[in-house]
Amino acid sequence: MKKIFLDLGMQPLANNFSTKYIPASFRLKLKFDTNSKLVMISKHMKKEKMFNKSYPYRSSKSKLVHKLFRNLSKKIKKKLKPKNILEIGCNDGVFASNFDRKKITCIEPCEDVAIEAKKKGLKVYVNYFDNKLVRKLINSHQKFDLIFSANTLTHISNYKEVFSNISKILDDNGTVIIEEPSLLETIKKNSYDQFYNEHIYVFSTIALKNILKEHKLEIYDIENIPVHGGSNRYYIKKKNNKKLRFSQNYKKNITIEKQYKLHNFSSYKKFSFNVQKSKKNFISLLNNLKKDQRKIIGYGASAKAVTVLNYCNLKEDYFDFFYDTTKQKIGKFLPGTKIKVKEYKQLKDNKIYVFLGAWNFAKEILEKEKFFLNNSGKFITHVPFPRILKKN
Ligand code: JHZ
Repeated sequence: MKKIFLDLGMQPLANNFSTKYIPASFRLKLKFDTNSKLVMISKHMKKEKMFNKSYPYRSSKSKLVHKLFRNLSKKIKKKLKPKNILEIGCNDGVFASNFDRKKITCIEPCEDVAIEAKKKGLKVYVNYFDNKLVRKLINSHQKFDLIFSANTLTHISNYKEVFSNISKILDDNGTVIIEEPSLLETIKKNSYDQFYNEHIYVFSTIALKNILKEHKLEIYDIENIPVHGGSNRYYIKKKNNKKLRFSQNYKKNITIEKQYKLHNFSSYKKFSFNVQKSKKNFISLLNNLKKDQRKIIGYGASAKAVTVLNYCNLKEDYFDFFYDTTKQKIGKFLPGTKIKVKEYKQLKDNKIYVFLGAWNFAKEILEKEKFFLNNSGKFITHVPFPRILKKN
């Protein structure tokens, strides 16, 4: 049975940046499946509407992403020594570029993003990861001893098809590594903005374990990584592969999630209460600043920021503009609002208040904006609760 626990109101497609104002178009609710323990959004958009030629997100925009992928690829080469790698959802090729081009095949459905990966010399199928493509791979006798996917599998609505296909093309001794935002971190940080149209699921280890079982796959190790607001890197194998052993860290993650009762609906009711409280307090914080005639801007026109602003109904009356470094977002409206995204300039005006739309990169951003901070510039965040950041 699926039970609704939170209503995030009317939302737009979170990456639909456009020069025209596009109002919010669908109601976003969150559900918990009492059987699989999976948490998901209630409405699934057509993939062609979300992931197409104009998709703006580029993984290469973050230094942290580069660093984590570089370190992971070193570890993979040393420990797993793969001969034939598949990356599902390679974006602009930040992970895949760390490997010998002959050893890696990529899949990326968003054409313009795929072009950027191809420019790095990578072999890219400009396709969705679906039955048709998997048949093509099987017909060309391709099996992979490493399948990697970061922030992609939870973007595909039919997870049963995804894992069934993965199990078909995975070598019997192979490993699947997937990175996805952690549900535990989402709950702990009250970061409800992890839920938007692209994030159809946010996995707990408990739920992922349950859904993999059907496909004779199992998690054997987990790394908790600091990217995208707190993610998990899951190492998965075929059930019959007895060479790879369950790690202590896998067991620890399951234990902690059980302590937080991620398998119980009551935890999501509590989360829902906390999220509504966060909305109330965030609105009141911005109202107070506006009463004092403060100028507020946003920093990082992330999908998460779009979700927060639409949920809290804090739009162009509150924010003058958003800064972002992504070419594809600049000059466009933040979806569901009339707030323009401007090309990033280093912060100088210490009278403005700056909302961290990319709060997950707070460390990187605060480091970059030392001048602003040292001159009493103020950052605002809503994670884990709405407040003006104090200088350390
Ligand atoms: P960022 C996207 O979510 C979409 P978003 C997607 N669905 C997903 O799963 C995650 O990524 C992984 C900008 N920025 O990464 C760049 C600056 O301007 O949190 C981005 O537009 N200056 C695939 O959109 C945005 O902020 C900076 O210094 O929530 C951050 O978006 C930095 C560091 C970022 O992902």
